[in-house]
Amino acid sequence: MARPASPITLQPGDALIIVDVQNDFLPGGSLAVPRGDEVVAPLNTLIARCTRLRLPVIATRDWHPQDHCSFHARSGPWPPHCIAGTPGAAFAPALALPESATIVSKAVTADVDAYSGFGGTDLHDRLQAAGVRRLFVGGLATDYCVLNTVRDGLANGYAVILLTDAIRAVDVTPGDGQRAIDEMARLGAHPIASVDIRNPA
Ligand code: VGL
Ligand code: ZN
Repeated sequence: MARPASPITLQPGDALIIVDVQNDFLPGGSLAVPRGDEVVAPLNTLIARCTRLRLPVIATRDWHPQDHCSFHARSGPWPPHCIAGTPGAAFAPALALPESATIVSKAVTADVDAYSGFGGTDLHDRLQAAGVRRLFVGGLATDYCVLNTVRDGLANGYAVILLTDAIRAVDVTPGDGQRAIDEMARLGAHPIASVDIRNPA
């Protein structure tokens, strides 16, 4: 049987980072990511595996005020989305987040945007406190919040595994998602399909 040359095995010091799997980013939402709903099944499988191994599961969420600077009304690039407390900002109902999951809200003030889960949050402190050294990152969207979260994770000294089957791109310009994947790999992230990740022996 062929197997990956360098298998990735879940181990202590690993954490799963689920980026912005929120209703507004799913089909039917105000800033729908094409096929964004397809990240939920592979993420649920990994959530279950990490929970069994007692590895931290962290979910970031875009959590904007009504008058956020990224919205068209303020000459920003996006339609209104993920307004704090609204159904659109809620996690996808099918996402099986455990009770123990840590939720990190970002871009919560009107005049600052943050595509990265590390931007203006305590994510790094929380990961350090939990002894995390390696991040498994999936979610939405590949070309915005996943890209920037992975970039900051690497800059903060974490090893980063990019879950290629658990990300989807906005693709404002066709190819943006693939370019983001290439950029993350160039920066040192390891792209891998979640099915190729092993459990400890
Ligand atoms: C995102 C656009 C605007 C994301 C957030 O989560 O990737 N994209 N706000
Ligand atoms: Zn946003």
